[in-house]
Amino acid sequence: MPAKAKYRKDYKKPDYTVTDIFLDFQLDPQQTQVTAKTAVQRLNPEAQQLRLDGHGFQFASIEVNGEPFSAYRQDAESLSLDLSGLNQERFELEIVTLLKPAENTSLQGLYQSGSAFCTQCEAEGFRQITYMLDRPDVLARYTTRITADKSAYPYLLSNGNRIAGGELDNGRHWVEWQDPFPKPSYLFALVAGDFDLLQDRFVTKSGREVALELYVDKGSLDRADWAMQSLKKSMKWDEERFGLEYDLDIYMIVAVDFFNMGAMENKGLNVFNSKFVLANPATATDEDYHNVEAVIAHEYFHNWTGNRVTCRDWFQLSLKEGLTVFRDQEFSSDTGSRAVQRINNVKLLRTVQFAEDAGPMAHPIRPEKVIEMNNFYTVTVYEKGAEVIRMLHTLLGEVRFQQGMQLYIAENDGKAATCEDFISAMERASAVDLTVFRRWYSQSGTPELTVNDEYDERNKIYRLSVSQATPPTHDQLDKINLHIPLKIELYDGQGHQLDLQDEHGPVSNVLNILQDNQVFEFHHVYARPIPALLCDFSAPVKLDYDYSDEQLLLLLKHAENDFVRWDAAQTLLANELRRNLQRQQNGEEMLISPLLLDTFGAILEDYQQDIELTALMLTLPKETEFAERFNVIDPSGIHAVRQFLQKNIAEYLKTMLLKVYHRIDLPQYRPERQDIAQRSLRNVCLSYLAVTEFGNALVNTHYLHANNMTDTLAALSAATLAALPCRDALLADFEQKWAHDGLVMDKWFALQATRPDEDVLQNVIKLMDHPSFAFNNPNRLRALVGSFVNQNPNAFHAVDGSGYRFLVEVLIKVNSSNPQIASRLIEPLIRLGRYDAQRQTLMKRGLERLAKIENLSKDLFEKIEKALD
Ligand code: B3K
Ligand code: ZN
Repeated sequence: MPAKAKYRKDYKKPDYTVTDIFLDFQLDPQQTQVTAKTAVQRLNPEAQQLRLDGHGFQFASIEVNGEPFSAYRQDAESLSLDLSGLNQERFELEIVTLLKPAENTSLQGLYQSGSAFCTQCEAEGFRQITYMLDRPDVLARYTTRITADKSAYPYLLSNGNRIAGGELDNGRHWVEWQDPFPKPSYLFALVAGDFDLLQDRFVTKSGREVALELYVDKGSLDRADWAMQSLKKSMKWDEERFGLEYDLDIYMIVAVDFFNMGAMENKGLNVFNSKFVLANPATATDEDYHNVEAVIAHEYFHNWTGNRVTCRDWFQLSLKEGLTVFRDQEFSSDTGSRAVQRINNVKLLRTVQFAEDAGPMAHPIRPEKVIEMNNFYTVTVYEKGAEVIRMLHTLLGEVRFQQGMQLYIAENDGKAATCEDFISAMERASAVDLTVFRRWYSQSGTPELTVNDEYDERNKIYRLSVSQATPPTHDQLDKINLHIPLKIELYDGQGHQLDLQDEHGPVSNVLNILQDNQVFEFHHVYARPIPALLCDFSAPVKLDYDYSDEQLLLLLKHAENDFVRWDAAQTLLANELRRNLQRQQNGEEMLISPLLLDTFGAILEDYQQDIELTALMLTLPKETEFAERFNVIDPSGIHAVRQFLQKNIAEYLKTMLLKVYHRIDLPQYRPERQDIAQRSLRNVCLSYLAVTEFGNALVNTHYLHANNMTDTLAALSAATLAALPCRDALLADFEQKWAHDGLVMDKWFALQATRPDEDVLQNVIKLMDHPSFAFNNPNRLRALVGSFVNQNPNAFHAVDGSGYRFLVEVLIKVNSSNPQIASRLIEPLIRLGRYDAQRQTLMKRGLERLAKIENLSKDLFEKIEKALD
């Protein structure tokens, strides 16, 4: 497969654009006919060739200005029209294509989800519907007419406002939609099907009434309320915090069961993975509730950051995604717990994004080179992208940041913009020099900050020397210095925070790190202080400062910054893990330090001070979180040491854990902040107690008494991970209750895949024949296969290579049915550089086998090629 890369530097303005498009869909699962009438405008007077993107359909006919047209060349990916005979600045094209939605398992373009039709066009799915200038800088006004059988598809939806509709004699009906806002093709959407509908309304701050419509599978209406509440909350928040108001008369959300990712922000018609819509206490956990709210918010926020202002080309993806993730994180922080939100974001960044930077797919938040765009919807573009926006926010402060946002939107509304347009607006609005800061857009990798300090007793001066360096990455060997905001606090030996002053007076606690090495002096410091560094995780970097356990303890107890307190606990645990891994590798006995046990005891004792943070501090990092602290990962060692730590903490604290466990009592389920915090602490206690002598009885009772999915799953998970005697009965009970519901069964599949048992892989293979499993449903695949390869590193990285072989077999199948999902699943296999020689050889063998298969998709090709390079 000659997969050709595209480079950011090669961007050229289009020679032609489409100003208006009329789409007519005659829907049928086996043969859908699409007629696309486009008004084309020539932008470059010299241009004579019009190249349209398109593949995966049958091309029926083309007319130019109402006349049959034959001066074209067709290849596997495009149709090129020779327009040398047509010297017109504006003309009309009419193209007819034939599609087979029922056979489209790639879930891009027009496809069937269950019995409904839906579309997914981002990034380049529109070209699977018709020939089009399928690039985000071509913005057109869309009118869409949909015709389908009325009884099977009573609802026919598309972007914008419904302008007409009618019945036909043959049992079919039609609806016409018009979207007044010009948009790129990737924001086009169509949905047709039979649904249950939840309706509501929202009045915007300027008094406009917006109809809100939420479409769900028949019978799922009792799981739709939370999503609707979340939507209204998001609309209100965006008005209050960003001054941004909704612009159409209707906002629709449709939940579908077959979807490659979380959701899609199509103008006025969001299509969602049902996982991020449906929630009620019996089926959804606290985490699910949070995710539904956050994804609803994210897609809604795209209406301004993504839709009204879109991207010029796909290299600019972080322009909309990084910014929108930042906005949804702020929404969750303002409406829930800022500390919990921050800590969870940092966990994701440190485990998944740092790993991406350290692997073969390393790329800057604005990539330079892409083979398959869908491969770049990454944690780097999204989450690191959001961190870059957050750093800007830290440097500018809320007021200047919002002024920058207003300028950015005023200048770019209705346009396709670049990251540079954004940063330039921020710079001009704030008058802060962002010259060096811009490098975050072009440099990949995780910077490392090394901090040393000295205390000058005589002059009462405390000096922090900070140096920065970014190690080379797979895509980029040479690195330069960046602009890094380093937020600090200083504490005295009693845990009181000191005011920061230099020789002239008070100074900001955000240090601007711009050079390779910098020294900061603080005056009037009367005793050697303890520094809290990288407060709130003010930059996506690794920090190297040689904290003693005593210093960490002081921060853990006294720091005012919640992130710092949590991070101190993490570092203590990681140090403990590291020491024991060493002991284990030397054949020595593992030991746990009394200091750690006492510290955890004290945190638990004081839990009422801050229940949310206590729960987070006591949660033992996952094996994958621990793994990211090592250059070379020892999956089985980490597994063993983590179990040792869990067991020892549990044994030492069991009386107190039991006390807290029993003291927390929540009679009824409410997804509210205080309750979530209490449930989460109680369930952390349960996870430790599970490995003590109380485990089996306690977990069993917890399961039987649970009146919500959060508690049910906590019991099931504790039973599974601790391999308790009650486990099999509980798993069987759950299976029998929920076998009919794929979304709920995903929780069960995920648990099965993370069993610590020796035969876990055989079990996973067997479950692929389970009646609730469906190979072509991405949610099922992610739950079972995704959980095994990502969340069970000990089994996936088994030294006999069985985990790798299994993944390769699965990938060979998914490569042909759904390349995007295959490309997500392959991730843990391409990071071979992080493992020992034996595992590397086995992983490489798997990749080489994949490289040779016929019809290897561009998606997998791009990753395999880099991994084997
Ligand atoms: N913009 C979509 C993601 C599209 C992914 C294409 N492979 C959802 C989001 O980020 O909001
Ligand atoms: Zn997004």
